[in-house]
Amino acid sequence: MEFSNSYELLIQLREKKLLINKPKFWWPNYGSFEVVVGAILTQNTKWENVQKALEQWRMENGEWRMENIILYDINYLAEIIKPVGFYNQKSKRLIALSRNILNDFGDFENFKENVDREWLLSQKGIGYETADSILCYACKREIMVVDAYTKRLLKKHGYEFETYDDLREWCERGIEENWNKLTNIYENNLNLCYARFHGKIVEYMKNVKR
Ligand code: 39A
Repeated sequence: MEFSNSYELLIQLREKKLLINKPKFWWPNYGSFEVVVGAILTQNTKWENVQKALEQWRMENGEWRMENIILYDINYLAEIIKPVGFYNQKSKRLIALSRNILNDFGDFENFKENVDREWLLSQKGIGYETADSILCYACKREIMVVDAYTKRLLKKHGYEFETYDDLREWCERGIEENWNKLTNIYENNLNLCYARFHGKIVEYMKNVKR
């Protein structure tokens, strides 16, 4: 692939048909609290392990709800999320985050509408990638998630960035500057475009050897 901005990269990834049979917004259960859980569980582990943990909870309790997480014993939650590793730390953080969302926002709908990046980054265990995953895939905001795959893909093609936000802004800039050519494809929904762009990068890079 050769590209001089993120728009050209997106167009080339689109030709590879990487998201066939994937959800429209790529992240399963887009817009739900389960995305918040998945964004924390996926730190330092493979997505397949996250899926196992998410499914186990759903089999035993139905959909993921903050109100249930804070009621259950921490050891029960830790046992369910065991496949993701660091399960004691991650269960503590999930319980604390659920409590803080309920205290500061009351319910998940209000959280989705009113949370900002600063609030998320002030929570224990939430860094830029996790915060932006929550904003893009749970809160439906116009923000592009970048991750180790994005960094590696761009480095391979001669682009290096000093900070997470430099990389994110490069990805967003090329899309915004060419939005007139993308708006019909993505239903005039920039969030949909960013969600699928990030998904395409992940699905592509999963099969590219280091
Ligand atoms: N690494 C990943 C993923 N791989 C993923 N999917 C596949 C669907 N999600 C949602 C997050 N991180």
